[in-house]
Formats: sequence, C-alpha cells, structure tokens
Amino acid sequence: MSGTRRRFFQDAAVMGAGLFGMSAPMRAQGRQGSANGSAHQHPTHTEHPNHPTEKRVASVPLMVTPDVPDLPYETDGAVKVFKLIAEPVKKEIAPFKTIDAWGYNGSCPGPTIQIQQGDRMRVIFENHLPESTSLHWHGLEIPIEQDGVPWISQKPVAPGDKYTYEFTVRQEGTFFYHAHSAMQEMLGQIGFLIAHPEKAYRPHADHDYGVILQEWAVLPSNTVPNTAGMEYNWLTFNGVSAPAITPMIARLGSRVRLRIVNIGMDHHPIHLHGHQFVMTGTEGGRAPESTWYPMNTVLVGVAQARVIEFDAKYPGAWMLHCHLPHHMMNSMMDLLRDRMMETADQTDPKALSQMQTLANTVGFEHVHHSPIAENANDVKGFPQDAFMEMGMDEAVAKPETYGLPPNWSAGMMGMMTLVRVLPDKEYDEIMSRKKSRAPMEKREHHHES
Ligand SMILES: [Cu+2]
Repeated sequence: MSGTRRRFFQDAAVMGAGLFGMSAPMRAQGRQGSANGSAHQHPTHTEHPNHPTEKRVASVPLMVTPDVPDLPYETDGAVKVFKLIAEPVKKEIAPFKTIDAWGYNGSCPGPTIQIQQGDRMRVIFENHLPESTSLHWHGLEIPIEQDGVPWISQKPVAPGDKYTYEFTVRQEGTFFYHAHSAMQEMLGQIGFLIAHPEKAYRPHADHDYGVILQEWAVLPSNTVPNTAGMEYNWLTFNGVSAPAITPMIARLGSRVRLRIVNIGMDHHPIHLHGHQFVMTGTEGGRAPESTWYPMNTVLVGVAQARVIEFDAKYPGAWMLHCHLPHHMMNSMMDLLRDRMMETADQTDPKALSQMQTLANTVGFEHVHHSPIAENANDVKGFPQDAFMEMGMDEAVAKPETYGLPPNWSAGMMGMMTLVRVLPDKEYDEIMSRKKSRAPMEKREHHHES
C-alpha cells in the first residue's frame, strides 16, 4: 500500500470516528432520556450511555469503579449535562458497620463522571447538606469562575441552593471532584472525573479500574466519623473495607489499567502481589513511556492520582492493598460494645465466643480463625493477629467472589482487595453471573432520602 493510500485510509478512519463522535450524544439522549429523571439512579455500567470513545477506539473500556456507580448524563446540544446532589449518605463500610457519611447522589464516594477529552460538560449541582458547600474540579485547567472555592471563585452554595458549573475539558486523565471544605472532604465528599483521551493510549488496556482511598475515625458504637481526629480505624477502597470490596476481575493474558486517587490525611503505598506494573500516569495525565519503570508498590500521596498498568500474566487471586500495617486492619473496637475484648489474656474459646456474638448480631456465619498453639498464652507478645480474623464469606458474596477458597475473607481487612486473574472459563463464568444479577441487588448502594 502506498504512503498516500495509507494516509487516505487513516484520514477516512479519523473522519468516521468524528461522525460517530458527533452522533453519540443523540444516541445517548435517546437511551438516557428516562433514566436521567432522577439523580438518585444507580446505573450499572452496561447502562452507561454510548460514549464516543467506544466507537473511536474500538473495545477500549470505560473505567469501572467497583462498588461505586457511574453518573449518567443528558445532552443539551453538544453539552453533556450531569446532575450532582451533595447529601448525607448512610454508608455500609463493612457488613457490621454503617456510618453516617456525606457524599453525592446517595453514594459515597460520589458517582464517577466519565467524559471525553474535548467535551463540554455542565454540572447542575444541588446542595442538600445542612451547610454551605461547593464543587472543586481537582486538576482541571478551567476558568477561575468554575474552580469551586468558596468566597474566592464563587459564593458558597447555601443549603437548598443550586449552582451550575460548565466548562470544556481540554485534558485527558484521572481527575476528581470534591468539596473545597476540609471537613466535608473527610466525611466523604469526593468522586472520580475521568477524561478519556482523544487519541487512544498505547498499549491498549482491556480492563480499566478505579479506586478512591479514604480513611475514617469512627469511635465504637458511633456512626459519625470524627473528621478532626487523626487516628483512623477504618480504611476503605471506594467506600468499603475488605472483605466487602468487590474484587477486580481480569482475563488471563489481558492488560489491566488501575487508577488510584487519595483524599485523606495519609499517603498510601499501594502494593500488588504477583505482578510487576508500570506507572503510566499521574494526576497530570498520561506519562511518557520513557518514564515507565518496573514497580510493585506505588505511593499514592494525598491529592494525587496514580495510574498503573500491568499484563495479567499469572492466574490467581492477587492482593492489592495499602502496605501500611495499620491500614490492613478493620477496627476490632466494634467488638467492644458491652463486652470488653481482653487481648492481653485471651483464650481461644473466649475470643471465639466474642466473635460469634458479633457475628450473630449482624447475621453472618463466622468461620474459625487460623489455628493457634496450645501454649500460645505463654509466649510474650501473643496475641497479635490471632483473633483479628473474621471470616464472612457469605455476607460479602457476589459474582466476583465466586470460586474463592473457603474462608478467603478472614484475612482481608482495611484497604485491600483482590485482582483475580482468571483463565477464560472462570472469567466467563463470573461475567455470566454478573449479567444475570439485578443491578439493584447491590447492597452497597442503599440510600436514605
Ligand atoms: Cu494506607
């Protein structure tokens, strides 16, 4: 094929892509018209409106935010119109722990916004909080009037008031929106904003997942996080602690992209088992390939985004977790209530009965923890991890946990999930189980209005 001829076909492909891009809003409108009536919709990813990216770059997936819905949009001409409501959210961060967080549209973290680089977006924002707030678009180069800083770039949005943000997204990459009020951030007011690139990233990724890191200080028998406290006892990925976090599923041999953002008080070294990865992007967008080097742990600092990619070469259920030891724990303080957990002089039957009591109150089976030595109490330092494990496979079961070994959930706590690299048969089995599951069945998305 001659150079000119090849260029012709390339140009034709670009033209075609442009046409698809233009028609996408109309398709989206037709499909989304009724689904957008309520801002409290919890769409599944399969319901996501047709996206120009899908046509322009065949089979590049939209990002999936496990346990967090996407935000649907309507179109007004060429403008994508989103609706966000800041409001209190009852958030089940573990099967036995529900907290009073704040979020958006019944979700904490807020729903994920996905747009295309070059898109113009409008966000009709409503404040259902008892105090003023605003929306800041973290990392976006947009006019000062859209920056969402109370008193500096706009008047605060008073309780019950509305405010409209509108801007064109010229960048590509991993961004987020959040309240520009420190305590509101610590109560959960953050959500992803993903700007898919005009020109597809290379190499191609088959899976694209997003994780928001958050930390909470919740006293025993309490539901309101202490936003001024600096000792965090609950650590979450996308608003859920392990083992309640939905595992990420990847087909063996595929390439996985993972985007991680951090809003909190601590930095989190996120570690992946069994695979090396490269850091392909930051909060500033795609990083040039010449800067990629092999890693297995990426430090995600406060206010940063880190994008990693790896080839899912090795089958298995691989841990992805923050490596700060205290961030790999859930709070056993919730065992306290009226029965003191006596860690200094604990016997196996006593500890078991305490755990079983809690298990009974929340209605899940409690599988035995790992074995301990007969003379355990004679060893200085015991117990350490012995009675922390609380298997709850049934309570957190979902299609993505299908086929994991019994009591898998016992060792999973805090900022931790699994990347399950699965051969075709197992992968397809889970996908078909996901498909047959009703979207509203998801227990994480309950909402009190
Ligand atoms: Cu951490």
